[in-house]
This record gives sequence, C-alpha cells and structure tokens, in this order.
Amino acid sequence: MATAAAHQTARAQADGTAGAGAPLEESARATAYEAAFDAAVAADERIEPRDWMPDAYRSTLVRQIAQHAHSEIIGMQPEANWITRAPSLRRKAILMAKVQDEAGHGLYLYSAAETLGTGRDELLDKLHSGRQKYSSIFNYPTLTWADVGAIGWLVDGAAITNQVPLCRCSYGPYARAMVRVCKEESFHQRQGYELLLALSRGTAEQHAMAQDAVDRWWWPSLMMFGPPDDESAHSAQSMAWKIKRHSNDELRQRFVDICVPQAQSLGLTLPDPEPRWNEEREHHDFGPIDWTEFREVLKGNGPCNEQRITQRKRAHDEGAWVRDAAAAYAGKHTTAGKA
Ligand code: BYC
Repeated sequence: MATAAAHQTARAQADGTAGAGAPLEESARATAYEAAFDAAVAADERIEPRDWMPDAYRSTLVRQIAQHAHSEIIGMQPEANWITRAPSLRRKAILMAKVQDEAGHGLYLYSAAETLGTGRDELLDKLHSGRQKYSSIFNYPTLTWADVGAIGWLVDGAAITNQVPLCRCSYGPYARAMVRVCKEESFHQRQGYELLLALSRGTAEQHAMAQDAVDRWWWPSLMMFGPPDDESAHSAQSMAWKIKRHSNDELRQRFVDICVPQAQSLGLTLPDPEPRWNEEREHHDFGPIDWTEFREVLKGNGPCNEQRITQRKRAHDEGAWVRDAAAAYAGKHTTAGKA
C-alpha cells in the first residue's frame, strides 16, 4: 500500500496537486509520469486503471488479455462437443460445469480489458474478423471422449503453468482475474487427469483411446506456450514491464518436467522418444516441435479454424436478442430507480 501511494504521490507532485509546488510544464510532467510508472514496475507495485501508463504497455495488455479472453470462449467449443455424449450423468455434470467456468473466465478477462478503455464489442468484432487471435490449441478437433481428459490434463495443465505467474502481472485487474482463473483451472486439470486414469485402467480399448488422445494433444499443448524465445516478438518488452514473468521456453520446459512423471503414473506414454532426464541441465530433454505446423495454425490453416469462427459468429448472432433484452431490462431498471 505504501509503495502504491509513492507512485500516486509522484504523479500528484508532477500535477501540482500534492501541495508541494506548482505543476510541472507538459514535457517535464510526461517525463515525471513515465519515471513514476517505471519506478512502480521496478518496485513490483501494481499498475491500476487510473494510473498513467505508456501507450505501448496499454496496447500490449489489450492484445494479450483479448487473446486470452477469446481463447476461453472459443475453448468452450471442443469440449461442449462432448456434453451430449458424456458416458455418465456424473461426467456430464462435471463437463457442463467446466465449460461454464470457461465462459466465466472469458467474462473476467473481457472485464479486465474494459478497464483499459477497450469495449467488449470492439474486441469481439476483432475476433470475428480475424484481427485478433485465440490460442492455437483450440483449432484441433475432439475426436473421442478421451480428448476431454487430454484437454483437462494437458491443455488446462499448460494453461496453469502459463497463468500462475500471470497472478503476479504488473497490471492489477489482469493479475486479480488470474487468481480465480487459476483456482478453477486446477480443478479442470484434475478432472482431466482423473478421467484419463479411469480410461487407462479400464479395458484395452479404453486404454488405447486414452493413449491416442495423449498422442494427438501432446505437441499442440507444447505450442500453447508460444514461439521459441528467439522468435518471440513480445517477450523481452513484456518481461521488462512484468506482464510476463518467464519466457515461453522456460514455461514450456517447466510443463514438460511436470508432465513426464504424471504420464508414468497414468500408465501412458508421451509421443516423444526423447523426454529423458538430463542430469546436467536438471530438466527433461524433449524432441523438436514442428513450428511449421504452429505457424500454419496461426495463419488459419489448422484443422478447425474455420469451424470455430463460424460457430462463434453464429452463437453471437443468435445471442443478439439476449443482449438486447438485458440492455432493455437494465434501461428500465435505471429509469425506475431514478423515478
Ligand atoms: N496461439 O511474442 P510472442 C485456456 C502469437 S486459454 C496463438 O511470444 P506473447 C483454456 C502471439 O499472440 C489459453 N497465437 O507473444 C480455455 C504473437 O502474435 P501477435 C490461453 C500465439 O504474447 C478454455 C506471436 O504469436 N492462454 O487455457 O509475448 C478451455 C508472437 O508470440 C500463440 C493465454 O492466452 C498461441 N499458442 O506470448 C481450456 C495466456 N503463442 O499478437 C483451457 C496469456 C503466441 O503479435 N497469454 N502467439 O499477432 C500469454 O501468456 C502470451 O500471450 C503467450 C504468447 C505466451 C501465449
């Protein structure tokens, strides 16, 4: 709290509202604001919506938070595909709750983006017109029930590895949204692990179905962490601003190290002949990632890109009456409240 006050005091002094002298002239004030921002980041303070921030910091956050929000709501599609075919009432209830959680995560994140002055309509428009991305992982199909388990174990597992450090992101609303998202994601990861364990210990066909799902989801899950560090356009600046706390490759390695023993406990193998412990590095080595496939998926040429966006736009259009009704209700409520 004391350090946050220091940030605000520096700005108040520049504005001449701190009772300690006249306001600075404009260019000196801009420099003082920037210095206050840099000092706040260096001191691990949170930047809040009303604080001054560089335009590029704001636009980087909008880009990342929007992409994250879009991923949450597009990510509902591959799993929702199995709700009607879940093998038991228990599994159906769990899956429905999980898919609803993802919608909630989208809401927290769109709200965080709104605190930066960017409206939800604008962001959805950019998603629908292909001007903003969502995670590459959701352009792969869910072919069998075991894919629901593989998504929980690997995709949610990768998401947690990436998102736990985001709880310490320098931008307050994003960091706070991540705390709740991560708590829910850890349930998601466990349900996937438990689902795969049941299949792995089941009949030979069930075991084969679990193995096939892991074979298909392993490499795309490693791609979720983004391009290798030497090709990552934004990492250096985002880490300097403490939006990202670790590089893409660091988090990818952390994830591999977590998954290798978990795969052994599951009785499943990873589709990589190389994940073996490297004494010197104290990490698991793993085989090369097909970055050509990653780039193709980002360009829109993944197996499900077109289907995902078509479905999203249809859901948005079909939901127009709900948004209109909610706005009309809110309008009436406000008018009634004033009367
Ligand atoms: N897919 O410079 P880089 C979930 C883009 S939701 C697509 O390293 P950055 C879940 C990147 O945007 C999981 N695009 O970027 C939901 C950039 O392009 P632009 C979503 C990718 O931002 C439902 C370019 O490549 N999680 O878990 O420093 C059900 C260069 O990359 C990807 C998040 O969004 C990708 N995989 O680092 C179940 C986490 N990777 O924007 C589960 C928050 C990179 O210049 N985001 N690109 O056109 C982040 O942590 C970072 O944005 C990333 C990328 C690590 C993903």
